[in-house]
Formats: sequence, structure tokens, C-alpha cells
Amino acid sequence: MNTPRRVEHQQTDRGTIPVYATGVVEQPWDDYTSVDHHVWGELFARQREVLAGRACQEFLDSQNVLQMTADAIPKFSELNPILREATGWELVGVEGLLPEYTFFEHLANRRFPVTWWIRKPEQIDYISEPDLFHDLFGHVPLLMNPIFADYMEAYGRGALKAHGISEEALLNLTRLYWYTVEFGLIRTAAGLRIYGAGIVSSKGESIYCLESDAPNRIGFDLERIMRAQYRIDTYQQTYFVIDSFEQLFEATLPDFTPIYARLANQPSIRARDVLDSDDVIHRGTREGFATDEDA
Ligand code: HBI
Ligand code: FE
Repeated sequence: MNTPRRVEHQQTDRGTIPVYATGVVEQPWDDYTSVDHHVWGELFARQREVLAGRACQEFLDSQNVLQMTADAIPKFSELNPILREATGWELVGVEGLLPEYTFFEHLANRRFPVTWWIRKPEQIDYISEPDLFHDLFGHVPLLMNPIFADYMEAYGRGALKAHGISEEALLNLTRLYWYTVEFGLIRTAAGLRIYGAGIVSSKGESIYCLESDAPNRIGFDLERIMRAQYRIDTYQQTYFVIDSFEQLFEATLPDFTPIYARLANQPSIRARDVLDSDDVIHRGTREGFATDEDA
């Protein structure tokens, strides 16, 4: 079993977390074991089945165009020509979570960092940090969509700028990433569908986010999302629903500086809370919600 090279450990309010080398690494494809390929195959087959009729069509179609299959872990070097041709994005191998600034620099330059190692068999259902399955299966397909691809670059540029403004501005943008790129839903003629990578890479949450009565489902509102706290330790208590990828991209066109200034004077909103001003698609029953404070 391959293991990432952890360079050191860091104390944070989430406990001790590994810090990885920040450099780009070549995907050591020949070193994957049969267990690694098997874990990929099992997760791939299981999620494709769960996601039929649940993930948005753009996601499923792009996975086909990229020729991802359950047979073996895809090679970044074979995905890259297809991705470059479609939207000019490219994948780079990394050891794991990058420092925020480094991560944003990659996005701003249309490079998506993909963790090269895959979880162990005993972590099939849950892993707390992004691995190859989350990054590649979850994030990469939508980079084939021209509008979503532009949104991701705009996000990276905006985040680099927010970094130079204030901690709060960056937190506002982190929430936007969380509630769109990671946990976003989209309204389609056929009904609500998933596009968020954090959802599509989780069997339990793929079903929960659409079928459970517990969580809120609320129409996309940029400033509302920027004020919303989120959970990193449970399924989401609120999902935000876009109408189209155009809506998402267009929301990132204006300069966010005045928005940050406005939000600095407003309280944040708990992950579970619904406001009178919300475009409520489904008001959650909150059944089974954790009662402690949001992260
Ligand atoms: N690094 N490799 C990697 N992948 C991520 O998704 C990632 C990251 N570093 C920081 C980060 N995400 C978060 O800070 C988000 O807020 C963007
Ligand atoms: Fe992710």
C-alpha cells in the first residue's frame, strides 16, 4: 500500500493534522498495488450506480468522455490531453491538502491538484481528508464543462485576492467553495441533482442530500452562502441549489470587495438556520442533527 509522504504534523483546533509537501509530484502509477486498483474499482462501480438519476447529467457524461472506468486507477497523463482539449485545465499530482494560497494559485492557473494516493479498504465509506477517489472521481469531471471550468478559475483568482484583503474575506470565499464546489445541488427539468464533489464521492450523502427530509434545501444566494457556517464532521444541514452553472459563474463576475465590506457588519448564520428571506425549496425537519456548535 502506498502512503503519502507527510512532512510534519501541525496542531490545529481540529486536532493534529498532517502537512504535506507542497510540490507537484508525478503520479507514481506503476506503484499502485492491486488493492489500490480494487479500492478504486469498488468505489467507482458503487458510486456510478448510486449517482444514476442523482448526479447531474454533465457530471456523468464527462466521466464517460474522460473514459474513467472501474478497471483501473486512471492515469493523469491520459486524462490531461482530453481535459486540455475540452477546457484548458490540467491535473497535477499532489501529496494531499495544500496550504490555501498554493491551492488557489493552482486553480487561478487552471491546474487542479489531485491527491495521488487512494484510501485503504477499511476507509471505503469514510475518510476525513481528500484522497485520489474524492479528487479524481469527484472534482475532475465538471472541469470538462466550459462554464464550470471558468467558475473554478474565477474562484481561484478571487481567493488569491481575498487572501490579501482579510481573514474574514477568505472565510467568506471558503464558504462559497464549500456550498458549491463541494456540496452543491442543481435544479434541472428532471428534478434536483448533485454536482458537489464532496457529495458524489460519498454513497451515504448522495442519497441523504436528495432524499432525506432532515436538511434544508435553499436557492443559491451568494451573500447568504458567504455568511453560512458549515459542518465538516456530519452530512450538511443545509444544501444550496443553483439553477445553472451560468448562474454560478455570473455570481463571481462582480468585484467582491464591496460584498466583503458589507458582510463584515453582519452576523454569520448557523448551518441549520433558515432565514425569512431564504428561497426555501425544502425546509428541513432537522431530524438527527448534531446539537453542538458548527465548526
Ligand atoms: N488542497 N489539495 C487540496 N485540495 C483542496 O481541496 C484544498 C486544498 N487546500 C485548501 C483547501 N482545499 C481549502 O482551503 C478550500 O477552502 C478551498
Ligand atoms: Fe474536495
